[in-house]
Amino acid sequence: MGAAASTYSLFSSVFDRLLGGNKEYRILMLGLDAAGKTTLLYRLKLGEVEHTVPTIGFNVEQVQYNNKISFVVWDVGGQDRLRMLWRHYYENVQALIFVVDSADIDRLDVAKSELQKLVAAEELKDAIILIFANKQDLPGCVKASEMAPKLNLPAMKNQWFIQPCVATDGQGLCEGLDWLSDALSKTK
Ligand SMILES: Nc1nc2c(ncn2[C@@H]2O[C@H](COP(=O)(O)OP(=O)(O)O)[C@@H](O)[C@H]2O)c(=O)[nH]1
Ligand SMILES: [Mg+2]
Repeated sequence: MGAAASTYSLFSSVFDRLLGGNKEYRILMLGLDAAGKTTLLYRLKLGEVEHTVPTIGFNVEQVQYNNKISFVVWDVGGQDRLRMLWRHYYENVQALIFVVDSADIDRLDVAKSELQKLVAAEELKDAIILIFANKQDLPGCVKASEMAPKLNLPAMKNQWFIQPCVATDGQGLCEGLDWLSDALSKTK
């Protein structure tokens, strides 16, 4: 079996426990630009990635798995004008995957405030949150254990989990997604 094939079965099996029953899952994957979201999305190989541009300056990538689980991805930060347009995508979202570039220490504060603004949205108040502390391969990166206070995670009311990872080679992705899938399977 080739590397691509084994990657496929690895991630799909993580999510397969969610496929029984009629429930559909909507997962947002957000983070600052260059955090590694697109890399991660392609790495999952759960389906064809579709691009849409609902409005100027706002690019959305989506993947559907088995018509039951959708991943919707865009860059946060920057123009507040766009924030109103995001709300359309908040509906019926059960989980948020927030991706952070652990080596981009200068923008950790921006990542923190973006995350805090997201969880303050009424529609996301019950969302389960997986934080990927990405780019753990880069020298000088912030370790996952040090990241939690820097992002103010302990103050969040949402159920959350932080997972160190390297999106480019897949390290840590399974562990994080397995936690998410397990937490989602326990939601009503
Ligand atoms: N060293 C390293 N580079 C990464 C990692 N993940 C993503 N990148 C690189 O970071 C850049 C931005 O990634 P991208 O997926 O486009 O970020 P996005 O803007 O969040 O979608 C690309 O050059 C990726 O190859 C990682 O874990 N380690
Ligand atoms: Mg991208």
